[in-house]
Amino acid sequence: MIVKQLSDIIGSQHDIDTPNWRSYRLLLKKDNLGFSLHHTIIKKGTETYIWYKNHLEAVYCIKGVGEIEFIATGEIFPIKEGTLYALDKHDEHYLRATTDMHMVCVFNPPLVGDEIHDENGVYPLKD
Ligand code: 9YT
Repeated sequence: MIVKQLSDIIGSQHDIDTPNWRSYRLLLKKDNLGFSLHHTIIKKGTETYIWYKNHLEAVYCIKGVGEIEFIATGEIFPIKEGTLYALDKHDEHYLRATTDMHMVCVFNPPLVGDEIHDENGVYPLKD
């Protein structure tokens, strides 16, 4: 069994802070669960282009308000506490935060820990 506290992650190498989001990487590839689990804060007022070509991601909002735009269709869905979206087709999207948005994110395959988006909004596959 694995038990962790958010306080163990904050300030560690698995606390990844970028201009648009901060991601506390709670479970990673090395934990051998087949997925990674993150608590991510999307920063108020930001717009982020994301295209996870190499990963599937499910995202559950636990706090805050914003929206997601699916680029293929132009559809825009509001996000608030209780909203789930899953990128089951590697969907290219924009994520916009009206307030700080706290999201619980699951990635398959799992992230190693230190990934940040490249210039194409993609995480590389890492061992
Ligand atoms: C929701 C989302 O994709 N945010 C970008 C950061 C990512 N979730 C992460 O690395 O935790």
